[in-house]
Amino acid sequence: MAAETPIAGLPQSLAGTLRGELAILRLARPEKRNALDDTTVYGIETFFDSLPATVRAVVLHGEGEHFSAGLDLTELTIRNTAEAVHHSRNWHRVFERFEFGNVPVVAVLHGAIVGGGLELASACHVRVAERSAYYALPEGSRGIYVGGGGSVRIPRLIGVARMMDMMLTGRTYDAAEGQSIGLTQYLVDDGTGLDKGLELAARIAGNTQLTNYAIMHVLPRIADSDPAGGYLMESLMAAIASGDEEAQVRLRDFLEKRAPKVLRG
Ligand code: 1HE
Repeated sequence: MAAETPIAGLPQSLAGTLRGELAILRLARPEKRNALDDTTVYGIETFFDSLPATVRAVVLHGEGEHFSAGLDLTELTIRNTAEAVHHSRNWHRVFERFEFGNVPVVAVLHGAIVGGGLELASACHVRVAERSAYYALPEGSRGIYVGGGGSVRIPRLIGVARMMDMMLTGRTYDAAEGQSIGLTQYLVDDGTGLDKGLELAARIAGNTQLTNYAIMHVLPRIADSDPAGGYLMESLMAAIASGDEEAQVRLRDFLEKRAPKVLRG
């Protein structure tokens, strides 16, 4: 296993390390259930800004019993309306920084994934849940509204009707339900999520950078566009990707029997 090097300059509520081509970001405020205060949110931005170009994928996870209790509610009581708009816009900027950043992010979820914690997870590219995971959007009962991009991203995963129900009635989904409705792509046993996340991140890191870029940046835009524009963008991206030198090497490797076949499971 590659040696771990700490990433400097992060707040106490975060711990970042480099491990070969991977970087790991841990929400490290378990005494407050990894509630996301301004310092932590800006720290997430610092983490992604400071990643060296050698990093190819990131794993995000949480320390303690829960992934994240969402927005640090103590901060809401001291904001006026204009400040609250800026606060939400900051979350948007920071989450888009990595959603449309340089490298894919795998989120490893366990315990409570609540409010802004679910918004953070939904901005990641792959989600792995441990069986202890459960999901809630308690904004409805707190008299507030999602502000970290949840209205845009969560319906894309589970549909508007399910998100409405979660917010209106306080419904929670457990890990198995979350998996079946599309909140997560992987469901694993408790205590094994980080290993699974690292395994997936290593696979992602083995792709060409251009393909990963296309998957992160082009695929979601095509999915949002009209079909005619989408087909055109897809053709352009396909041509750019297959013309890449690294792609040509990989294609030849397969044709000359040097690359692995696609096998079941
Ligand atoms: C917090 C927060 C928080 C815990 N902000 N301090 N999020 C919520 O509405 C979820 C609120 N939290 C909870 O429901 C529970 O804390 C949990 C189910 C997540 C965990 O329960 P438990 O029993 O393990 O912990 P606890 O005893 O409730 O909390 C431990 C401490 O963390 C305690 O502080 P202490 O000083 O009394 O020890 C809690 O006050 C503190 N804590 N959660 C601040 N969220 C961009 S908009 C997004 C909008 C939202 O995210 S709304 C959803 C907010």
